[in-house]
Amino acid sequence: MKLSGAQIFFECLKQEGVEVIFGFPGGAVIDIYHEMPKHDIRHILVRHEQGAAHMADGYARATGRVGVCLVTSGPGATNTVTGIATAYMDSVPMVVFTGQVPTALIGNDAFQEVDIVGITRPCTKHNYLVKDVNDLARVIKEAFYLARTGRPGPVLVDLPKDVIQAVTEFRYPKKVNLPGYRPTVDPHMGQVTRAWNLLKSAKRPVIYAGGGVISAEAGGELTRIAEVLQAPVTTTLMGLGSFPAVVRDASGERKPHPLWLGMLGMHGTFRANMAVQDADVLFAVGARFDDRVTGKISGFAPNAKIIHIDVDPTSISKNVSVHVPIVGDCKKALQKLLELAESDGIPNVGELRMPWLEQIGKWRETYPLVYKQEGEEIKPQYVVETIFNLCGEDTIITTEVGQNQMWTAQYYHFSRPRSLLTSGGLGTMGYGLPAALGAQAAFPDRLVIDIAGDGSIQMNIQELMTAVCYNLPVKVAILNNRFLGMVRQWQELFYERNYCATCLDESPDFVKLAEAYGAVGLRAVKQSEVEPVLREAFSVPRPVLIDFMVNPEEGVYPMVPAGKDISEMLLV
Ligand SMILES: Cc1ncc(C[n+]2csc(CCOP(=O)(O)OP(=O)(O)O)c2C)c(N)n1
Repeated sequence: MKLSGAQIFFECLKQEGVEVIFGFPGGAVIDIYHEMPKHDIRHILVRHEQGAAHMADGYARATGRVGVCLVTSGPGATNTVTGIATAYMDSVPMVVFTGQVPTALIGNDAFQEVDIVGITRPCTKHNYLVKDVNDLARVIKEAFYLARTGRPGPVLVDLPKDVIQAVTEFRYPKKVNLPGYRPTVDPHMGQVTRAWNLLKSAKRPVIYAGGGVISAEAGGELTRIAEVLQAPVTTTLMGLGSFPAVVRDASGERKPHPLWLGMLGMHGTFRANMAVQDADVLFAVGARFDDRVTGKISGFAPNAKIIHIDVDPTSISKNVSVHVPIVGDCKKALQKLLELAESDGIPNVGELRMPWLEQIGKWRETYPLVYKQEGEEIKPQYVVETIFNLCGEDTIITTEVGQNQMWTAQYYHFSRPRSLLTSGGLGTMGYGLPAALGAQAAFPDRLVIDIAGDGSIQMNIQELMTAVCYNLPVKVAILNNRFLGMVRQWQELFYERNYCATCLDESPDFVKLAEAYGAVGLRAVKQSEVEPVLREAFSVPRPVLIDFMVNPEEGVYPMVPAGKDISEMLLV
């Protein structure tokens, strides 16, 4: 069957099971848009291409499937770069289609020409410029395969206009043929056995889980191994939800999981950081020893033998030397470990762990996560806590970047994988709202909330229009402290309170702005208004923005100053 490039594009997407594309048209992709109405695929027209990339990313993180976006050449393509880099840093499977000028004009400084393949080489897992329509189907097949296998990541496919218009015989390849690309999925049994022996004899083990556990769908295995070992668990920001922070008792009441330490690192809990520093075996699963986690590397887990499972061999011993490396899929490796645990077992594990878990209990009591409620002033932590208390496990939370993100990590107790979508690696302000829309497009019936800062929300606030247009009833909770709060906190602590360029007193009236977009705008100025306003927002089946006027002085604690050991926390 002879088809045009544009038709092939849709046939391939159909074969890959794509149900939604986030996009924005332009001259270079107009042929694809011309073809679109003939196909049964949902297209969400965004208001800015950065939004399209983050929406595809949010869709991918919430579902575990590949997110797809489509933009035009030149500025359309460059506008996606922050979204691509965000997905790359957090290993999110995504395929980004960009339009390109006709092949004959490439390199001629043609109108809206940009070398997007060159620009995105350092922030994509792989990228392609398709020069011949006969390659198109194969390239799309490979792009989806690369995005979702091994360490997942974004793949870009650049589509010159003449390639989209050209016609050829269509055949979708059944298999990919990429001889240089063979991710190791099955872990080496010898290494798994070494890991088990180390874990079995550990006196003070700590499990440190990252986003890799979530991408590998290995949350269940992680929880089981922690229970078998009776080992406390901490996670990175990206790993939140891979282990249940809270569990429900017989009466349905939520209680903290006894093995849960909270997040570790720069804004980790006192007990998580102290436990890691005192551990004799640190079991890292799908985590990459990011500097926000390790603090000063030479002082990180100084007494521990380190086991590290990762699907990406290049991340092993990259930042911290590892004693037992296990290259492979986290789920498979943990399954193998569980098999060993079942046949071998640890006698009297409860007794064995008693002193260690008691020590952790003491750390928990000495410095729990707390904040001081003063009068009717709204504390941002209180807003996050109230959102948590009103929401079930089904809720999806996204965040922006800054204090709002860290308070969410600390005070919202994630218990399911894929329930927190946040830009961990790149730290992208403006991520939360579009990511929420991507998740809401995937799950129309779930409650999706973006917990935002007044600075970050202004970076992609135009996507409120997309929310209204497509009736994606996301809720945006702005913790409005009239500052770029996290930068202000650094200025306060380390830069002599020189609050240069962080004051946001001149901001729009967010309630009116929401209304101007056709959304619902609400505001709370007193603590007693927080819960009623949230209940109202959750009861409205429309996009709602809530402006919480919070105390601007509030800081995120604990905090490990940059370059210090993670046990050297400021606890104020
Ligand atoms: C695109 C982008 N620009 C700048 C930064 C640096 N940065 C990190 S946190 C932050 C402040 C965020 O302020 P706001 O969104 O108001 O959130 P708050 O910290 O007050 O919760 C800034 C500017 C960033 N992370 N991303």
